[in-house]
Amino acid sequence: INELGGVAVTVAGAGVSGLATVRALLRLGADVRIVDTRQAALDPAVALGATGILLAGPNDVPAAALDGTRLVVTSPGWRPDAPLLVSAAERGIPVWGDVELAWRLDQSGLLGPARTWLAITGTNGKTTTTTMVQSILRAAGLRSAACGNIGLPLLDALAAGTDDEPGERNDVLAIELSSFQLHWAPSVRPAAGVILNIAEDHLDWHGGMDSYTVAKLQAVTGDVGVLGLDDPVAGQLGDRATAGRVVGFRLGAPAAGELGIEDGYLVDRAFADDLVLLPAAEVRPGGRPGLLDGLAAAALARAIGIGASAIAEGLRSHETGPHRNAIIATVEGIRYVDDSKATNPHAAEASLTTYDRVVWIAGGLLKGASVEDLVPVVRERLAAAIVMGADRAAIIESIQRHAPEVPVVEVAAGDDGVVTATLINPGSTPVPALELPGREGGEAIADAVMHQAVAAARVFAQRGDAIVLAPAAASLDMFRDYGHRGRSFAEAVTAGTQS
Ligand code: UMA
Repeated sequence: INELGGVAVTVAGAGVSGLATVRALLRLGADVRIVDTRQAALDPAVALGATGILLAGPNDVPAAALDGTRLVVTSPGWRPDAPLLVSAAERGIPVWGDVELAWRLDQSGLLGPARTWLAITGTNGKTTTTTMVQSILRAAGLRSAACGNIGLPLLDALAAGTDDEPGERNDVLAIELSSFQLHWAPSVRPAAGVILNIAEDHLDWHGGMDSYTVAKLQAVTGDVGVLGLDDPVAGQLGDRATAGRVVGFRLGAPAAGELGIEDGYLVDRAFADDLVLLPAAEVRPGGRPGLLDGLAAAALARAIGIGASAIAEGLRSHETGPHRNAIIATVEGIRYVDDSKATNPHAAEASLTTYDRVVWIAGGLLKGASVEDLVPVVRERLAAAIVMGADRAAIIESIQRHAPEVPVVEVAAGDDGVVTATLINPGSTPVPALELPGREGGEAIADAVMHQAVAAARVFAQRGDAIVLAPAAASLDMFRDYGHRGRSFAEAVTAGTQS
């Protein structure tokens, strides 16, 4: 880290984390090259002062990308078997992820005293747990940030408040870490880290369940490791977690060394003999997943000595942002998810990939973006796509090209103001008949379109599925803003499920 001045470093990927990496490396005086398969992604990195190298394709390893390079920093989305990364390893060039770079930078003292790292990983619930931890840290009066996979790159959270960057310094970091990020971060030793649960996910990237689990175990290599005991996989990792101290949490009454729920209260018997934290009914969001995430967040907070009152206050006042991947109702085993905030394809990916099988409600104003990259990523999860809004034709076209087996329903108002839902590509897959009567739009065409979209989605959803409003597009063609769009969705859900 101290010797990167004037040294050639290659950054793989010019997405969110790649750009943060470029900024960090340039601050260290490195000679930064950045590679990506998309010129549009490279342009901002070049504007920052990096040398952009366009890859002809994912298998391309141009000499200019690696010759003379002393370090490669990869973005998390790059698979370990990407030829560029394999080639770097063969040449003996170290490959770090942005999280590894962040750890070493933080430990180096170059940015002042090291921050306290709280790491959150798991297959599900990472983001909620991370925002819960952040809520607790705020309640405790600590200067902190929620960062990592949640969206704010860890390197940016580290830089805040340093000489080069505006904002306030963060003393504690609530870091959501994906298995991808952990895989590339072998040195990281968080003050406390949790593995919430482990289910099959990202196995193509990792090559198998065990290497996925190994990646997750990196979260529990620091001072305190926390495991979700109710999870059949994470709960069995006690012997493999190398943290100085390993504790667990469960929904039931906690034994010594655990947090859990007893007589309706969250109780800590890991970091205290018997410390009552708050009534379970006050944890936001509630329900089984919310309580598990709340227990995990409480465990991390207790691990760094935060008291019961800040934990209670943090969990009570915690809010998942409205219209951000929020389950607004579960009816007949079908979850209705409002991710109206997903106003671009990248944002939509997060909510669509939260659920195994999804009926996707999409559409609006694409603002020059396209769902070309998104559709292949979510294809296998899509039970159907319901598409509306100004740029619906482009979205429908992408789905037909990349996922021809997925039924697509177009929802639109005709010149007569009647909103209809039309099944446009039944393809070869047998699909339910779509027999919805047209709906008078009148003055509230937007609401009528949304009602019709939700009604159409219900036709394709089965118990266990999620109906996800993740438009991947802006709302302004039909709605005042994404909040209005989300409320319209909620109204349509309520109206449809009460009748
Ligand atoms: N690229 C190539 N060649 C490749 C692969 C990618 O050129 O073989 C390029 C793409 O053209 C693109 C860039 O690399 O320009 C994308 O990099 P990336 O996929 O690593 O994504 P970032 O934009 O850097 O965002 C990443 C996380 N994305 C992934 O891990 C896939 C974001 O998590 C995270 O918020 C961000 O860093 C900041 O830390 C998103 C995610 O979907 C939300 N995470 C997965 C999940 O939660 O399931 C793991």
